[in-house]
Amino acid sequence: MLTQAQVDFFNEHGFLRLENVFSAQEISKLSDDLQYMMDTFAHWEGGWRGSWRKDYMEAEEDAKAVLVHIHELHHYSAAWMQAVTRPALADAIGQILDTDAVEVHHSTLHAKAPSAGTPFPMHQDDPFYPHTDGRYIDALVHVDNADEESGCLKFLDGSHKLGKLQHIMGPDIEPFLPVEQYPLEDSVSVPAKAGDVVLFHLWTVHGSALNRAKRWRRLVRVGYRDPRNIQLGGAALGRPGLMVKGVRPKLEGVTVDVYGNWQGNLAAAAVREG
Ligand SMILES: O=C(O)CCC(=O)C(=O)O
Repeated sequence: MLTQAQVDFFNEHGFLRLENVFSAQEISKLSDDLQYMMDTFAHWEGGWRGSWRKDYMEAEEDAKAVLVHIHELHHYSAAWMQAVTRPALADAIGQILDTDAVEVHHSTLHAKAPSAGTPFPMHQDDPFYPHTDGRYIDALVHVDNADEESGCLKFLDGSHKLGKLQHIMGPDIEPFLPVEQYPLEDSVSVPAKAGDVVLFHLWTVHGSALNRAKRWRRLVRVGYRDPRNIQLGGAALGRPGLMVKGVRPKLEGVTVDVYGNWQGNLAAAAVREG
């Protein structure tokens, strides 16, 4: 259970660090499985694209920058399945969202390589997986210690209260906010230890700097939502997620076929639920 002070902190600032959610032993197993996934299935690339990169890195740093990523870790590892469905985490999220029902939407690895781990521009997560409203929390499971040197998360304090913002979008770039209007320096650093989980709202503006440390900075983002908050586009659209708290509410006009696929007009349901 979170304290009322923790819930109030999240509602005021749009982020919250939970310490020691996973024990050292659990993190050791999650780390081993992560290494296996990184070596076997993950994508090793240069990081998110866009004109912001020249403001965040020198040309030589940009040329070397590495991001290792993979979606849905819980499809590859039982330890990760147990991590993303951890009841205490689901309860904490249900408490903040003030809901009896919580669904996992996705999980994704962001591993920044030693000395060259790519930065992330300031952005909200909503443009990557737009939802009807704000009943959605991302949880960052820290597998390594993350600090200023290794590129910890940075949040624009209270920015979730701004609602959905217009991002710079394009066919060959990931959405980001204008660098002059949203400088990384204006944000609050949230260093965290391996085993900590940092929660943030779908609309909280955030980013992170280059990993300049000689060690990995690996974290896994798990998206949790109230199933009544219907997705409008983007990653994992139309795919029912795992229920980690309560039961799936029946949405008018949305049915499930005999094979478990959703049928019906989700957009219309979004309008009704909204
Ligand atoms: O891993 C990072 O440093 C940034 C993560 C991020 O921006 C996100 O998960 O949306």
